Amino acid sequence: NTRTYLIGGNWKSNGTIASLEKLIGEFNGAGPIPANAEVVVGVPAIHIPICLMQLRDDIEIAAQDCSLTGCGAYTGEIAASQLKDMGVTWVILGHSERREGFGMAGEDNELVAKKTKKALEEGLKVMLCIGEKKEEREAGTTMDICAAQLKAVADVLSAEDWANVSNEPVWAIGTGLTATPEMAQETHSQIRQWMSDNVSADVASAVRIQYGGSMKGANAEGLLSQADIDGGLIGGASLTLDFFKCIESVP
Ligand code: 3PY
Repeated sequence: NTRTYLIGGNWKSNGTIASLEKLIGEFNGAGPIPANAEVVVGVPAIHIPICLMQLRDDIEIAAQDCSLTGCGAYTGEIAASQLKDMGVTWVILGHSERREGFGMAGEDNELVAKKTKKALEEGLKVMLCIGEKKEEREAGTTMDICAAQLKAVADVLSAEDWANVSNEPVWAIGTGLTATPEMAQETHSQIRQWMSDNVSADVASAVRIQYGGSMKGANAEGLLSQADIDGGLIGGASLTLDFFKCIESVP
């Protein structure tokens, strides 16, 4: 396909200054990034300035969340405008771990949608994560879940504003289980069809749909060769040089 591949890393809440500097050194010394790929890593907020200063310029930096609001009396929050001001160009929103909440109140579809709108308004690029849980896949409701997550966003965005979408089946995150390339392709083509029916044909053909869920060097090639898989959002493997194997697997 002719869309520029989008390879994202998601470092989650990992790393110390020492491990970060080691990883930055490895990435800076790794090979070139293909011309048809855009690469971005989602780093812990506290490590953003170090990454902006030290990581190679052809890897952009993403935050892993942003606030629903602008600056103000919102203790603990980081506003999209502050990320932009710092030089961050991307944000990951709606990751299943944030939707789940790990013991805290999780983020529902409407909250994720409002954050997406806010981030886009502030000029950040967004990787919007969607995806079904294991029980939902088994019940055959994968596309209903993805559609509800997308619809909340479609309801608040104008068509020209679309985000990049990362399809991340929850059962494939942190479990080592990966969707087969065929399973992932099937869902990706349904997501693109949904975008065509509910947003516009132009957005559907332009939107990049990443696959997330235990993508790594060993399975990236099979996934990225599918017609509707336009990249990846890579968890654990993005904390090692295996991330570059994924980048090198871009067709
Ligand atoms: C994973 O692969 O574990 C992810 O959560 C990607 O975002």
